Amino acid sequence: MARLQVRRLGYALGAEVTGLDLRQPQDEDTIAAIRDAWMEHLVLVLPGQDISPEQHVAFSRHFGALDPNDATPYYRHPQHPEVLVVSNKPVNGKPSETRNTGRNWHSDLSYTGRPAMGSLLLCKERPDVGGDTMFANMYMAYETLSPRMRQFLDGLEAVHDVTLVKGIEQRSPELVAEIKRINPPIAHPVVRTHPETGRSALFVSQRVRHFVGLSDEESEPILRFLTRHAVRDEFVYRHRWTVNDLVMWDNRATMHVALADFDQSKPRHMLRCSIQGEPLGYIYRGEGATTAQPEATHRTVVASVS
Ligand SMILES: O=C(O)CCC(=O)C(=O)O
Ligand SMILES: [Fe+2]
Repeated sequence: MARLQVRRLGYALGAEVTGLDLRQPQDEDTIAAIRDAWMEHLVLVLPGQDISPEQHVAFSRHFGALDPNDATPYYRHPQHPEVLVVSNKPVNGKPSETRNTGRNWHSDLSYTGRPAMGSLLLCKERPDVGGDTMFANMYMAYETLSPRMRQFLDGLEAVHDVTLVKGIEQRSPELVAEIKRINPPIAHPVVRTHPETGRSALFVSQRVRHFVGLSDEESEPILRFLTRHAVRDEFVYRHRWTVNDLVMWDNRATMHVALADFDQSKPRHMLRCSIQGEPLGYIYRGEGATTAQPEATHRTVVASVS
């Protein structure tokens, strides 16, 4: 078994794991130790991993089946469909469709029926300054709410909508139409019980449009409060990348955001594998929706549209 050193990087979450060489196969005990550290710290930073896509895939597979990237089939690595390319480097002379991936707080693939369990992101190129990624601890976000608020949220569902992915409008219209077709709005529980730790975590993000049974107007201030509360200074870790950092996060108990504070003419090139999560939620077709509009107004609006 590898001699791992685990060093905390943040108050709320994040730890660095050294003593590992992912170019070599890993034994079961090492993987179990990494998994334990992962469940405890939620975000692990494995520095100095100069690995190939094959080695990235092989290491990621220890933690579960890889997501085939069917929700975003356009950004796959040409030789390795399980690897998603998150890069601002032009593709065939055109701006990359993933140059602004992750620009609002989110949990990966929450707009699908199988939100990712975890993601493993490898940094291959980075700008001199900026381009950090921030992570938030969603257990803490939940646990620090008042009991009455927690009671309100328990059992509530939220509608996650791919069209709220920030910067989606910068992608080509045909691509956006296809992404929307593949990913209809989906309702997920607002509070999730983590299957491994048994702890409750808040599961909302800036990709939620409204709560099931509440109108957009009613939901908006509560969502704004929750997404701000979740990213308070005390609940976040900010990662400043070094080339060959492999960072792995648990999407069931965290949110993250990729900051745009860097010179976009400089390359930032990342490769991601996602571990498939359990099936969750259902396609939302308006069940349980209410409207804050008086009925008469609603009728007028409908009439004027038709
Ligand atoms: O580029 C990053 O730092 C993260 C982008 C992102 O949200 C992701 O890869 O899941
Ligand atoms: Fe992400």
